[in-house]
Amino acid sequence: MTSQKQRNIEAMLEIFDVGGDGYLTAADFAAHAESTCGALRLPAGSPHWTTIHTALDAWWDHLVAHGGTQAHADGSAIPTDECATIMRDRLVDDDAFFAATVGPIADTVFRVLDADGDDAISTDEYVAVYLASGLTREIAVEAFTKIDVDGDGRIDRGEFVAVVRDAFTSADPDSPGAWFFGVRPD
Ligand SMILES: [Ca+2]
Ligand SMILES: [Ca+2]
Repeated sequence: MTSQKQRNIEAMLEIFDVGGDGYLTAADFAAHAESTCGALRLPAGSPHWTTIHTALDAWWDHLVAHGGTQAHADGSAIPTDECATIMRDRLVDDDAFFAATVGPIADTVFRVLDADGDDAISTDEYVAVYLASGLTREIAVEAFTKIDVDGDGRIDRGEFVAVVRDAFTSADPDSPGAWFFGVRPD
């Protein structure tokens, strides 16, 4: 367990802790699903919207199933740092977890980013999302370059899935995965 791997997981879970109270709840995951769908402009009840919500519900269920020894008495909240430990020790290497949660989310994000449907994300398609989030073109292009591992100017499906998985499992501060969640090396 390295500090960078820990940092990637903690950075992600801090984003999930919508209320910022140091605990994660089912409501936090539902809120994250809603904000993700909002950022991607997915209409409520659409297939992509349903996929995102189902995957984040499953993510919470996995955390509950694997932990909760320090949870609130009613089991409705788990400390964020305990969630990070569960992720680190139990879930990052669990294929069933990825297939139910991160996989469908990554697939949906890829399809939405791929605005023209050619099964690859171009620089322009990628930058458009960054600009919509209030980030600069410079940062977007830098991140794009990191994720486009073979340097052909397109993020293909394999590169995208690899970078998402890498975000959870890599200990390398310069890995593309660190960039998926906007975690910059010191
Ligand atoms: Ca495309
Ligand atoms: Ca590429």
